[in-house]
Amino acid sequence: MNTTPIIDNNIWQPEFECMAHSERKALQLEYLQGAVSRSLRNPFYKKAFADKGVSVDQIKSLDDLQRLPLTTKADLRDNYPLGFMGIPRNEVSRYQGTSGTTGKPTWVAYTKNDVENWSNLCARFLVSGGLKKEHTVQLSFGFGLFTGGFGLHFGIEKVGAAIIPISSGNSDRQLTCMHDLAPEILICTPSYALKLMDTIQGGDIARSDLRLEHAFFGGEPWTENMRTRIEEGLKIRCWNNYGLAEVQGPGVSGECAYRNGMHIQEDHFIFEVIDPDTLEPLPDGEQGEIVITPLRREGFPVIRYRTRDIGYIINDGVCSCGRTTRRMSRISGRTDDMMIIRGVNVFPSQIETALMRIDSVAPHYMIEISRPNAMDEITVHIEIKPDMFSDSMIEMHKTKREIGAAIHSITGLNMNIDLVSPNTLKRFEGKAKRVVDHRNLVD
Ligand code: DLL
Repeated sequence: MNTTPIIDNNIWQPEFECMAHSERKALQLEYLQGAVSRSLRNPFYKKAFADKGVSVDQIKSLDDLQRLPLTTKADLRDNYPLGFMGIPRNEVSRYQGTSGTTGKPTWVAYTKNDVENWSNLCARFLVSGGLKKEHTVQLSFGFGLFTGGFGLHFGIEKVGAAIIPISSGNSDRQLTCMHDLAPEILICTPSYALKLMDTIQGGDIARSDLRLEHAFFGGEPWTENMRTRIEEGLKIRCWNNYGLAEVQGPGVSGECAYRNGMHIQEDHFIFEVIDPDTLEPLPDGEQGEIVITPLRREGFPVIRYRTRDIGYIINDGVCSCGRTTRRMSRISGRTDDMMIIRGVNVFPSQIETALMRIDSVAPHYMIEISRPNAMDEITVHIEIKPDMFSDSMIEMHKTKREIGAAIHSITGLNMNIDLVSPNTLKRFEGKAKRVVDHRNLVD
């Protein structure tokens, strides 16, 4: 465990973040009973609870959570658009959404209390990762239905720092803004940070003319090796934060000054990890699908929501920052992003980890899967750093072999390696989509 703080250690709501375990457990139980009662306004849960033969008065300990039904994205879709709403329409203060792969969004509703809680939870991770009142923040998440923009906006406002709500896109304007208004802090997805890095490298504004020091990244999976690349490339330090619209949006967990995993806001969310196949609970430290029950949510009270995110819980006592909450690992992938290649399970993050170990590789890649002759084939298209790109076939062949071996050592698979010229692969303004699976088009 890291015991040296990287920045000043500050805590937004120590009365909740540092509370004794026993006290937090009692609070969780009280809130869980409330969450279950609210969920029962919804016909889906009424039926699901009846099917399981459970009623609210049987929730006597936190272990009773296991008796409650799980909720999936498919359940939300089947009850589209607002079957999971926990309140009458006139109590809704805000709607947000998340764009699904099927085209139809998932709508989520918030009451005034939900928005207030959400703002404080965003303030918690922002302060824990170094935001101070004196700072200016360039907020480059899309403002709109995506929870990143407005969620973070109100969190920053709580802390009292200055916000530049520039939203995402238009990298040249982002850089002009970064230069002229001199923010110390950037907030966006890690893949948009990569795009901004390119824009700085190819543009007229030098890095030395920017005040930028620090960033908060979230909204998509990224690896520790990618963090190193971005920190070196942008000459900043960056912090990871996690959340999803179905249980709130950003502010579910985030890293502190010690960066030992992301502190879970356990007075607002109960986390479980389950085996996605058997649905059996897994102990802390074991990797599986994260299941979240929001405890205070009024507008959209889901119970045991299956996030499809793969990670594990870190429970090694009190972190050096003083917070008593358990923490979560990085997300290593999503159950629906897992690629099954010739029977082997592979996550894009494993490929990213291998690629970022190799010095000549730029942090831009695409993964393409096909099935010629009934055999799965995977091709990784990789950009090489401009100063390392060579006309020498021998040099490039050597690099290909090195990359192939690094990927094989992590995944156990041989993949086709396609080295492409610098600045040729797609860049992303929001969440990256780096996997193209042609097999879906045929099957
Ligand atoms: O992405 C909420 C958010 C916005 C979190 C900004 C952090 C910062 P959704 O659009 O509902 O909400 O997407 C949620 O994004 O289930 C994960 O798969 C992924 N995700 C979010 N944060 C992280 C992260 C927002 N730090 C989905 N690491 C989640 C890995 C993340 N994946």
